Amino acid sequence: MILDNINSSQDLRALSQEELPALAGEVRQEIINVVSKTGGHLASSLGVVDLTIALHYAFDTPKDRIVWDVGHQAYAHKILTGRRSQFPTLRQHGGMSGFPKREESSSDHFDVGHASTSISAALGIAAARDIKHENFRVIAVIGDGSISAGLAFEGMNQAGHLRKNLVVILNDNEMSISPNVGALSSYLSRLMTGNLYTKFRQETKQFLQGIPRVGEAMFNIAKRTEDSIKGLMVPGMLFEDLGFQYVGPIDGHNIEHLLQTFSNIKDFTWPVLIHVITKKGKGCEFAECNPSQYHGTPPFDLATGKVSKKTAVLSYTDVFGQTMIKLAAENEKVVAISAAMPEGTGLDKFSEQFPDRFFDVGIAESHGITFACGLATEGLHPVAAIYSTFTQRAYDQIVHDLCLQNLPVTLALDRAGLVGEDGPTHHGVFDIAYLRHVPNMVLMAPKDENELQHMIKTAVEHPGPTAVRYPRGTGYAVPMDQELKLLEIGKAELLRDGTDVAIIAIGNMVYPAGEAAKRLAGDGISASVVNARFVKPLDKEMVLQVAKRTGRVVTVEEHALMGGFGSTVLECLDAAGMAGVKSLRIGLPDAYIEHGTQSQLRKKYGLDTEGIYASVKDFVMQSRLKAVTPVVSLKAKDA
Ligand SMILES: Cc1ncc(C[n+]2csc(CCOP(=O)(O)OP(=O)(O)O)c2C)c(N)n1
Repeated sequence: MILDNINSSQDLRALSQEELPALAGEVRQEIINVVSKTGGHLASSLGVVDLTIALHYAFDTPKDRIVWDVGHQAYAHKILTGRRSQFPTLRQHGGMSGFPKREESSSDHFDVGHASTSISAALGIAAARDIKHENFRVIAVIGDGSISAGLAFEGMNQAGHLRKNLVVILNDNEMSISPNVGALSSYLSRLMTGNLYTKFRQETKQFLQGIPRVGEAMFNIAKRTEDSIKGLMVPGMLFEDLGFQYVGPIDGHNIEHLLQTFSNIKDFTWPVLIHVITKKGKGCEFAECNPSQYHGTPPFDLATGKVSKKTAVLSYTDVFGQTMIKLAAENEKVVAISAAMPEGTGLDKFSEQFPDRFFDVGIAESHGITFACGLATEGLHPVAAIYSTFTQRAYDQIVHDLCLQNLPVTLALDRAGLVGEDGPTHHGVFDIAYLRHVPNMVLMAPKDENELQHMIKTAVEHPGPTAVRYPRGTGYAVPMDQELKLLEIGKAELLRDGTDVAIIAIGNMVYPAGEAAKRLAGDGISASVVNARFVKPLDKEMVLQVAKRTGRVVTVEEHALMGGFGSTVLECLDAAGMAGVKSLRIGLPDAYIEHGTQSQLRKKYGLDTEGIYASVKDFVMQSRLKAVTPVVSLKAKDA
């Protein structure tokens, strides 16, 4: 295999150009083999194998910097830059990250996982290069989905102004996760067909000029007509107007063609955008036919692509999607918004049933929230279903547009908590902290999938901003109520009464906390268990009541401890003059959490039944000891 001799991009450049297509085939096979076992971003990575090889062959990498957007397509880049032997550990706990990571390789120049950062980052790198009088190329590779975001346009806007030596490769496969949406997407399609038109024009010219006598005259008439509409015909005018030289569109699977193009622009010292057309899933039949399904896939059968059977237990996402359909049927004010993830958020069926009440805003979370606010000012109730981690992008819109105007918009924060193999860029462990201090916000988290449907109903009926956070994965297969209920806002649920300690848990930590309490009972520790339901407004009455009864409070959350649910409870105790109550907060440390399965990470961070049990037991024992110690020392003093 050619690949056996490639341990760096320098090795790749030692190959002859003729060997490159065969190398591409080997890299594709390697990606398919490994991802069939580990799961991962298959279709996007397969789509850019030829492009990746051409980039490393044409440019002097890693001195020349390739900056990947999102980074989910960088598997070929990883394999070709000395990480082939680690590639089978892709996305495994302790193994290779699914995304570029500077600490993983000197060929990775910017950590990434969220979309649309590459142009800004690459421009920053280029500006630093110039300040330091260094000499290297910077190449941002961005997809047609990701380039539609405001952030990417902000980057292009400044790049065009600064006129920095910067290459942007627009990897256009007409797909985001689902088919790409929006006016820019239509524009790019027109560029592609425009190129065909150009080809057609050239052929027509040859044909007309070939006709004796009249041909030349006919050609001149045709040319005059064409010149009069020339302004409309300049390909890539949008990018040209932003200060980029537009090159393309070119076939992103033709390595020779790619190399020729890269060689043509090598001496350009201004911003260039190369429009490359690729096919998502290229070289793998089932991924080509169904690129959305194989965008991010669990392990699959190599021959058929079949994923092992999905469990029959409903996921939180399924329940959310079904509930939205029910709610929309009974309440015509309900509309739904997704930011390029209708399937991921469970809104795909809603979009089919209520096409006029569904909006896919593209990868534009901040716009999506302000757009929702506009809808709400006219009396509708938008539900914006965006993963917890991507809602981070919309913080100012939540503060300034949503909560300040106290508008009836619901944030459905899917994938809240530890998301697993995608790792630190994707864990949704900051939302309580970034939402709970914003005035007017009602923030809740269900203990199970049945409670989720009632919370969505409650949120949609509430006349102000609401957010519901729920985890990735399946629920507990609990019976589902047929009728949707309104929950009392700010009311917690006492699940178990006890006298030694009160465990107040939020969201998916309620069940493990309940299990832990059962085990503690076996050790003679009597624990109350509270399903908090609401982070805000917190059920202060309940908190104070259980705190008074037990004198010991433990909070449990799958969220960063700093500014999280436990902090809310401590603030409540403090405000009531009960800061002296013994307390323990169980949650995530002030650190980015690595990748791994959800269960591995919960175990490591003490967020499973075993971990909660051990922490609470230790806490109660320690505090009992401390309670005993002063008595002992007093006695000693008396003596
Ligand atoms: C801010 C943000 N929103 C949403 C996502 C989820 N996401 C990951 S890849 C992707 C589609 C990217 O499409 P494109 O840039 O065209 O790349 P392709 O996968 O088609 O190669 C989306 C929406 C994300 N990573 N970051």
